[in-house]
Amino acid sequence: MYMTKLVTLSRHILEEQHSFPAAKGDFTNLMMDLTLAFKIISREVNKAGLVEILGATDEENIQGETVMKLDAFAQDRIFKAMDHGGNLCCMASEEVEHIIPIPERFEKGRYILVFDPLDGSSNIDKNVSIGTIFGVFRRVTEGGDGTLEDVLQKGARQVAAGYVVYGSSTILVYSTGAGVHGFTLDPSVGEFLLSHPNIRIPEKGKTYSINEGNYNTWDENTKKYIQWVKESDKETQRPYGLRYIGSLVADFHRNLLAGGIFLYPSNCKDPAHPKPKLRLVYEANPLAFLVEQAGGKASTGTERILDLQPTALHQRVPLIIGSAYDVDKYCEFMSRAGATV
Ligand code: AHM
Ligand code: MG
Repeated sequence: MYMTKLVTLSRHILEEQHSFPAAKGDFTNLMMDLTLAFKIISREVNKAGLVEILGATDEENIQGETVMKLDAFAQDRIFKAMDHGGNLCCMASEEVEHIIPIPERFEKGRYILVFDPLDGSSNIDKNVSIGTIFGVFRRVTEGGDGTLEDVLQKGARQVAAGYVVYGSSTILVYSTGAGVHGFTLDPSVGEFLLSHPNIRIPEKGKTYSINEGNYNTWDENTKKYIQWVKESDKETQRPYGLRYIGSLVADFHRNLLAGGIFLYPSNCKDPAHPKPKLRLVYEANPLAFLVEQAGGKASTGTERILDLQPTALHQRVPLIIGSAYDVDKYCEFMSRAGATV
Protein backbone atom coordinates (compact mmCIF):
# COMPACT_ATOMS: atom_id res chain seq x y z
CA MET A 1 0.00 0.00 0.00
CA TYR A 2 1.25 3.51 -0.88
CA MET A 3 1.91 5.67 2.12
CA THR A 4 3.26 9.21 2.10
CA LYS A 5 5.91 10.40 4.53
CA LEU A 6 4.46 11.18 7.97
CA VAL A 7 5.44 14.69 9.00
CA THR A 8 4.13 16.37 12.13
CA LEU A 9 3.66 20.11 12.35
CA SER A 10 6.39 20.36 15.01
CA ARG A 11 8.85 18.55 12.75
CA HIS A 12 7.93 20.81 9.84
CA ILE A 13 8.41 23.98 11.90
CA LEU A 14 11.77 22.72 13.16
CA GLU A 15 12.92 21.87 9.65
CA GLU A 16 11.94 25.35 8.45
CA GLN A 17 13.95 26.80 11.32
CA HIS A 18 17.03 24.84 10.24
CA SER A 19 16.98 26.60 6.87
CA PHE A 20 17.60 29.88 8.77
CA PRO A 21 20.89 29.24 10.58
CA ALA A 22 20.59 32.58 12.43
CA ALA A 23 17.20 31.64 13.90
CA LYS A 24 17.22 31.55 17.70
CA GLY A 25 14.29 29.19 17.99
CA ASP A 26 11.90 31.67 19.58
CA PHE A 27 9.63 31.73 16.53
CA THR A 28 9.57 27.94 16.58
CA ASN A 29 8.56 28.00 20.24
CA LEU A 30 5.88 30.57 19.49
CA MET A 31 4.36 28.31 16.85
CA MET A 32 4.46 25.30 19.17
CA ASP A 33 2.63 27.24 21.91
CA LEU A 34 0.03 28.39 19.42
CA THR A 35 -0.50 24.86 18.19
CA LEU A 36 -1.33 23.71 21.70
CA ALA A 37 -4.05 26.36 21.96
CA PHE A 38 -5.49 25.24 18.60
CA LYS A 39 -5.69 21.62 19.74
CA ILE A 40 -7.54 22.65 22.90
CA ILE A 41 -9.95 24.87 20.94
CA SER A 42 -10.53 22.06 18.44
CA ARG A 43 -11.36 19.64 21.22
CA GLU A 44 -13.81 22.10 22.73
CA VAL A 45 -15.45 22.93 19.39
CA ASN A 46 -15.91 19.24 18.69
CA LYS A 47 -17.71 18.57 21.93
CA ALA A 48 -19.58 21.86 21.89
CA GLY A 49 -22.94 20.22 21.39
CA LEU A 50 -22.36 17.90 24.32
CA VAL A 51 -21.68 20.38 27.05
CA GLU A 52 -23.51 23.43 28.21
CA ILE A 53 -20.96 25.73 26.64
CA LEU A 54 -23.06 27.08 23.80
CA GLY A 55 -25.29 30.10 23.93
CA ALA A 56 -24.51 33.73 24.29
CA THR A 57 -22.94 35.25 27.38
CA ASP A 58 -24.36 38.56 28.50
CA GLU A 59 -21.23 40.38 27.41
CA GLU A 60 -20.86 42.30 24.16
CA ASN A 61 -17.46 42.47 22.46
CA ILE A 62 -16.08 45.80 21.32
CA GLN A 63 -17.68 45.34 17.89
CA GLY A 64 -21.05 45.47 19.68
CA GLU A 65 -21.73 41.81 18.94
CA THR A 66 -22.85 39.30 21.52
CA VAL A 67 -19.87 37.19 22.56
CA MET A 68 -20.54 33.45 22.34
CA LYS A 69 -19.04 31.37 25.10
CA LEU A 70 -16.74 29.53 22.73
CA ASP A 71 -15.33 32.85 21.45
CA ALA A 72 -14.42 33.74 25.00
CA PHE A 73 -12.98 30.28 25.57
CA ALA A 74 -10.81 30.50 22.44
CA GLN A 75 -9.63 33.99 23.39
CA ASP A 76 -8.68 32.81 26.86
CA ARG A 77 -6.84 29.68 25.68
CA ILE A 78 -4.77 31.51 23.09
CA PHE A 79 -3.85 34.19 25.62
CA LYS A 80 -2.90 31.61 28.26
CA ALA A 81 -0.84 29.58 25.78
CA MET A 82 1.02 32.66 24.57
CA ASP A 83 1.53 35.01 27.52
CA HIS A 84 4.47 33.33 29.23
CA GLY A 85 6.67 31.92 26.45
CA GLY A 86 8.93 34.97 26.34
CA ASN A 87 8.50 35.21 22.56
CA LEU A 88 5.85 37.95 22.34
CA CYS A 89 5.91 41.62 23.35
CA CYS A 90 2.12 42.03 22.98
CA MET A 91 -0.94 40.58 21.27
CA ALA A 92 -4.07 41.96 19.60
CA SER A 93 -7.39 40.20 19.15
CA GLU A 94 -10.79 40.80 17.64
CA GLU A 95 -12.30 40.18 21.06
CA VAL A 96 -10.29 42.80 22.95
CA GLU A 97 -10.56 46.55 22.45
CA HIS A 98 -6.93 47.52 23.10
CA ILE A 99 -3.63 45.77 22.53
CA ILE A 100 -3.07 42.94 25.00
CA PRO A 101 0.08 43.39 27.08
CA ILE A 102 2.24 40.52 28.26
CA PRO A 103 1.83 40.30 32.05
CA GLU A 104 4.50 42.18 33.98
CA ARG A 105 6.00 39.00 35.50
CA PHE A 106 6.87 37.41 32.15
CA GLU A 107 9.71 38.14 29.76
CA LYS A 108 8.94 40.13 26.60
CA GLY A 109 10.03 38.83 23.20
CA ARG A 110 10.59 39.96 19.63
CA TYR A 111 7.22 39.06 18.12
CA ILE A 112 3.63 40.29 18.00
CA LEU A 113 0.65 37.96 17.58
CA VAL A 114 -2.61 39.25 16.07
CA PHE A 115 -5.60 36.92 15.98
CA ASP A 116 -9.29 36.36 15.60
CA PRO A 117 -9.80 33.56 18.14
CA LEU A 118 -13.01 32.15 16.69
CA ASP A 119 -14.23 33.58 13.43
CA GLY A 120 -17.65 32.87 12.00
CA SER A 121 -19.41 33.51 15.29
CA SER A 122 -22.86 33.30 13.71
CA ASN A 123 -22.10 29.65 12.86
CA ILE A 124 -20.80 28.51 16.24
CA ASP A 125 -23.97 26.93 17.55
CA LYS A 126 -25.08 25.58 14.16
CA ASN A 127 -22.48 22.84 13.63
CA VAL A 128 -21.05 24.77 10.67
CA SER A 129 -17.29 25.20 10.19
CA ILE A 130 -15.66 28.01 12.14
CA GLY A 131 -12.02 28.97 12.46
CA THR A 132 -9.13 30.84 14.04
CA ILE A 133 -7.01 33.32 12.08
CA PHE A 134 -3.56 34.59 13.10
CA GLY A 135 -0.68 36.74 11.92
CA VAL A 136 2.80 37.25 13.36
CA PHE A 137 5.01 40.35 13.08
CA ARG A 138 8.51 41.13 14.27
CA ARG A 139 8.49 44.13 16.59
CA VAL A 140 9.65 47.51 15.31
CA THR A 141 10.17 49.14 18.71
CA GLU A 142 13.12 48.38 20.97
CA GLY A 143 12.63 46.17 24.05
CA GLY A 144 9.97 46.36 26.77
CA ASP A 145 6.25 46.20 26.16
CA GLY A 146 5.00 46.14 22.59
CA THR A 147 3.07 49.20 21.41
CA LEU A 148 0.36 50.03 18.91
CA GLU A 149 3.12 50.89 16.44
CA ASP A 150 4.27 47.27 16.60
CA VAL A 151 0.76 46.02 15.91
CA LEU A 152 -0.20 48.47 13.17
CA GLN A 153 2.31 47.27 10.59
CA LYS A 154 1.45 46.69 6.95
CA GLY A 155 0.39 43.12 6.24
CA ALA A 156 3.33 42.75 3.87
CA ARG A 157 5.58 42.78 6.95
CA GLN A 158 4.02 39.65 8.49
CA VAL A 159 6.62 36.96 9.14
CA ALA A 160 3.98 34.27 9.37
CA ALA A 161 0.24 33.85 9.10
CA GLY A 162 -2.24 31.05 9.20
CA TYR A 163 -5.64 29.78 10.15
CA VAL A 164 -7.36 26.73 11.55
CA VAL A 165 -10.68 25.44 10.24
CA TYR A 166 -12.70 23.43 12.74
CA GLY A 167 -14.69 21.54 10.14
CA SER A 168 -15.35 17.93 9.21
CA SER A 169 -11.76 17.62 10.35
CA THR A 170 -9.52 20.25 11.93
CA ILE A 171 -6.94 21.62 9.54
CA LEU A 172 -4.22 24.16 10.17
CA VAL A 173 -2.80 26.08 7.19
CA TYR A 174 0.21 28.32 7.67
CA SER A 175 3.05 30.05 5.92
CA THR A 176 6.29 31.63 7.06
CA GLY A 177 6.91 33.00 3.59
CA ALA A 178 8.17 29.71 2.18
CA GLY A 179 4.98 28.35 0.67
CA VAL A 180 1.68 27.43 2.23
CA HIS A 181 1.27 24.12 4.04
CA GLY A 182 -1.76 22.38 5.51
CA PHE A 183 -1.83 19.95 8.46
CA THR A 184 -4.80 17.87 9.49
CA LEU A 185 -5.30 17.09 13.16
CA ASP A 186 -5.34 13.41 14.01
CA PRO A 187 -7.31 13.67 17.25
CA SER A 188 -6.42 10.16 18.35
CA VAL A 189 -2.73 11.03 18.64
CA GLY A 190 -3.15 14.78 19.13
CA GLU A 191 -0.84 15.68 16.26
CA PHE A 192 -1.25 17.90 13.24
CA LEU A 193 0.04 15.83 10.29
CA LEU A 194 1.16 17.30 6.98
CA SER A 195 -1.71 16.63 4.56
CA HIS A 196 -1.46 19.51 2.07
CA PRO A 197 2.17 20.37 1.29
CA ASN A 198 2.87 23.42 -0.86
CA ILE A 199 -0.68 24.55 -1.59
CA ARG A 200 -1.08 26.55 -4.83
CA ILE A 201 -4.38 28.25 -5.54
CA PRO A 202 -5.58 27.64 -9.11
CA GLU A 203 -4.98 30.70 -11.33
CA LYS A 204 -8.70 30.86 -12.09
CA GLY A 205 -11.70 29.43 -10.29
CA LYS A 206 -15.24 28.53 -11.18
CA THR A 207 -16.96 29.60 -7.96
CA TYR A 208 -17.71 32.89 -6.20
CA SER A 209 -18.43 33.40 -2.51
CA ILE A 210 -20.39 36.44 -1.43
CA ASN A 211 -23.38 37.18 0.79
CA GLU A 212 -25.75 37.88 -2.06
CA GLY A 213 -28.48 38.98 0.35
CA ASN A 214 -26.51 42.22 0.59
CA TYR A 215 -27.04 42.92 -3.15
CA ASN A 216 -28.91 46.19 -2.58
CA THR A 217 -26.03 47.58 -0.51
CA TRP A 218 -23.34 47.06 -3.17
CA ASP A 219 -21.80 49.70 -5.38
CA GLU A 220 -22.76 49.56 -9.05
CA ASN A 221 -19.49 48.00 -10.25
CA THR A 222 -19.75 45.12 -7.76
CA LYS A 223 -23.30 44.50 -8.99
CA LYS A 224 -22.00 44.43 -12.58
CA TYR A 225 -19.19 42.05 -11.68
CA ILE A 226 -21.59 39.63 -9.97
CA GLN A 227 -23.81 39.84 -13.05
CA TRP A 228 -20.72 38.97 -15.13
CA VAL A 229 -19.92 35.80 -13.13
CA LYS A 230 -23.48 34.60 -13.75
CA GLU A 231 -23.49 35.08 -17.50
CA SER A 232 -22.78 32.18 -19.83
CA ASP A 233 -19.48 32.15 -21.68
CA LYS A 234 -17.56 29.03 -22.69
CA GLU A 235 -14.17 30.66 -22.91
CA THR A 236 -14.20 31.99 -19.33
CA GLN A 237 -16.16 28.97 -18.07
CA ARG A 238 -19.14 30.97 -16.87
CA PRO A 239 -21.56 30.94 -15.18
CA TYR A 240 -19.63 30.39 -11.94
CA GLY A 241 -21.15 28.36 -9.12
CA LEU A 242 -21.94 30.02 -5.79
CA ARG A 243 -20.49 28.70 -2.53
CA TYR A 244 -21.03 30.72 0.63
CA ILE A 245 -20.66 29.32 4.12
CA GLY A 246 -20.56 32.59 6.06
CA SER A 247 -17.37 31.64 7.90
CA LEU A 248 -14.49 33.49 6.32
CA VAL A 249 -11.89 30.80 6.99
CA ALA A 250 -14.08 28.02 5.63
CA ASP A 251 -15.00 29.99 2.50
CA PHE A 252 -11.38 31.00 2.04
CA HIS A 253 -10.07 27.47 2.57
CA ARG A 254 -12.41 26.04 -0.03
CA ASN A 255 -11.33 28.62 -2.59
CA LEU A 256 -7.66 28.17 -1.72
CA LEU A 257 -7.84 24.48 -2.58
CA ALA A 258 -10.32 24.54 -5.46
CA GLY A 259 -9.87 28.06 -6.86
CA GLY A 260 -12.42 30.85 -6.72
CA ILE A 261 -13.08 34.27 -5.32
CA PHE A 262 -14.42 35.46 -1.95
CA LEU A 263 -15.87 38.95 -1.78
CA TYR A 264 -17.03 41.09 1.13
CA PRO A 265 -17.43 44.53 -0.44
CA SER A 266 -18.48 47.61 1.50
CA ASN A 267 -22.05 48.39 2.31
CA CYS A 268 -22.54 51.38 -0.01
CA LYS A 269 -26.11 52.29 0.84
CA ASP A 270 -24.72 55.68 1.73
CA PRO A 271 -22.11 56.04 -1.06
CA ALA A 272 -20.41 58.89 0.78
CA HIS A 273 -19.72 56.58 3.75
CA PRO A 274 -19.03 53.05 2.53
CA LYS A 275 -19.01 50.55 5.40
CA PRO A 276 -16.81 47.46 5.09
CA LYS A 277 -17.32 44.54 7.51
CA LEU A 278 -14.15 42.48 7.81
CA ARG A 279 -11.18 43.53 9.89
CA LEU A 280 -7.82 44.37 8.33
CA VAL A 281 -5.35 43.46 11.06
CA TYR A 282 -6.43 39.96 12.09
CA GLU A 283 -8.79 38.82 9.32
CA ALA A 284 -7.81 40.31 5.94
CA ASN A 285 -4.04 40.58 6.39
CA PRO A 286 -3.25 37.00 7.45
CA LEU A 287 -5.40 35.56 4.65
CA ALA A 288 -3.90 38.01 2.15
CA PHE A 289 -0.41 36.86 3.16
CA LEU A 290 -1.40 33.23 2.67
CA VAL A 291 -3.17 33.73 -0.65
CA GLU A 292 -0.20 35.57 -2.12
CA GLN A 293 2.14 32.86 -0.89
CA ALA A 294 -0.10 30.38 -2.71
CA GLY A 295 -0.06 32.40 -5.94
CA GLY A 296 -3.37 34.27 -5.52
CA LYS A 297 -4.32 37.85 -4.78
CA ALA A 298 -6.11 39.97 -2.16
CA SER A 299 -7.42 43.45 -2.79
CA THR A 300 -9.91 46.02 -1.60
CA GLY A 301 -10.95 46.30 -5.23
CA THR A 302 -8.55 49.18 -5.79
CA GLU A 303 -5.56 48.46 -3.52
CA ARG A 304 -3.48 45.45 -2.52
CA ILE A 305 -4.51 44.46 1.03
CA LEU A 306 -0.92 43.85 2.17
CA ASP A 307 0.06 47.43 1.20
CA LEU A 308 -2.53 49.11 3.42
CA GLN A 309 -1.16 51.04 6.37
CA PRO A 310 -3.44 50.17 9.31
CA THR A 311 -4.48 53.20 11.33
CA ALA A 312 -6.62 51.48 13.97
CA LEU A 313 -6.63 48.07 15.59
CA HIS A 314 -10.17 47.15 14.55
CA GLN A 315 -10.16 48.92 11.18
CA ARG A 316 -12.46 47.36 8.57
CA VAL A 317 -11.73 46.86 4.87
CA PRO A 318 -13.47 45.52 1.78
CA LEU A 319 -11.94 42.11 1.09
CA ILE A 320 -11.73 40.53 -2.34
CA ILE A 321 -9.50 37.46 -2.21
CA GLY A 322 -8.75 34.32 -4.17
CA SER A 323 -7.52 33.20 -7.57
CA ALA A 324 -5.37 35.81 -9.32
CA TYR A 325 -7.43 35.92 -12.51
CA ASP A 326 -10.67 36.40 -10.60
CA VAL A 327 -9.41 39.12 -8.26
CA ASP A 328 -7.90 40.96 -11.25
CA LYS A 329 -11.20 40.72 -13.09
CA TYR A 330 -13.07 42.25 -10.12
CA CYS A 331 -10.49 45.06 -9.91
CA GLU A 332 -10.98 45.68 -13.61
CA PHE A 333 -14.70 46.25 -12.94
CA MET A 334 -13.86 48.49 -9.97
CA SER A 335 -11.55 50.65 -12.08
CA ARG A 336 -14.54 51.74 -14.12
CA ALA A 337 -15.96 55.19 -13.55
CA GLY A 338 -18.01 55.73 -10.41
CA ALA A 339 -16.30 53.09 -8.26
CA THR A 340 -16.74 53.34 -4.49
CA VAL A 341 -15.18 50.87 -2.11
P1 AHM B 1 -17.13 37.50 13.04
O1 AHM B 1 -15.72 37.92 13.19
O2 AHM B 1 -18.07 38.23 13.97
O3 AHM B 1 -17.31 36.03 13.13
O4 AHM B 1 -17.62 38.01 11.59
C1 AHM B 1 -16.87 37.68 10.48
C2 AHM B 1 -17.66 36.72 9.63
C3 AHM B 1 -16.79 36.04 8.61
O5 AHM B 1 -16.38 34.79 9.07
C4 AHM B 1 -17.70 35.86 7.44
O6 AHM B 1 -17.00 35.90 6.23
C5 AHM B 1 -18.63 37.03 7.55
O7 AHM B 1 -18.60 37.45 8.90
C6 AHM B 1 -20.02 36.65 7.20
O8 AHM B 1 -20.81 37.77 7.27
P2 AHM B 1 -22.33 37.75 6.80
O9 AHM B 1 -23.04 36.93 7.80
O10 AHM B 1 -22.70 39.19 6.81
O11 AHM B 1 -22.37 37.17 5.42
MG1 MG C 1 -13.95 37.51 12.90
